[in-house]
Amino acid sequence: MPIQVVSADFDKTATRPEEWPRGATPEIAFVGRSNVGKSSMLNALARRKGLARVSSTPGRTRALQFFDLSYRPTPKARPRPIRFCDLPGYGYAKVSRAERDRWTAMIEDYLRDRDVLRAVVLIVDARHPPSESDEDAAAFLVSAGRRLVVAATKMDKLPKARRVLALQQVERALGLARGDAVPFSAVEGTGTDALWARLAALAAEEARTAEAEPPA
Ligand SMILES: Nc1nc2c(ncn2[C@@H]2O[C@H](COP(=O)(O)OP(=O)(O)O)[C@@H](O)[C@H]2O)c(=O)[nH]1
Ligand SMILES: [Mg+2]
Repeated sequence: MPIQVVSADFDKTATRPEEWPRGATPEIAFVGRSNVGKSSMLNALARRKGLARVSSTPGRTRALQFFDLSYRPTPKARPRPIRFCDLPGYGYAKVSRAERDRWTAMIEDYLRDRDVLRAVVLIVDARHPPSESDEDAAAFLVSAGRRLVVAATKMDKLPKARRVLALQQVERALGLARGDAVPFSAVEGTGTDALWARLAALAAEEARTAEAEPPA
């Protein structure tokens, strides 16, 4: 039974930790190279076409963007809140070194320090082997103790006969087990149910130990 999205709204943008939304809502972040299809994936998951801005010009998103959603895991369950965070794409060359360093610091601070963050979706392009920046992102997330979900998007651009092989190539390069990467296509609308199921399960899990510490 597919998860039912009850509501999906833009919350806010943030460039500094003081601006991150407060509260205990479990959060899922989406990372990937510029133009890989992050915003399209967010919109497909939210089942709202214009929620996150889809752009053919890479490197447009310069801040963290937060979205508040609620969903029913089963048709009769009470709606549960979840927050999505769309991170600026990495690997975009046409900005100054200084600006890129500032983005990197902003993203890494968030990925390391955000206490309500339950999992990170790393989005890769199914048509190509993961890039060095994809591999770096995966390694960083693992070293930060984050749960990682890899989604291979733009599957529609591959002939059906090559899709399984492409997925295995992604899994091998990122050190995942067979069947771990989620095949996705915002154009064909495939993969949203499988990805939602993974994200809902991760959102329902206990937070990292730092959050479980008793108040001082
Ligand atoms: N064929 C195809 N194109 C896609 C898919 N997802 C995104 N795109 C296109 O890729 C470009 C970048 O998409 P966007 O979601 O803005 O990427 P972002 O920069 O990672 O947020 C746009 O032209 C989208 O229409 C997909 O699943 N299949
Ligand atoms: Mg985007």
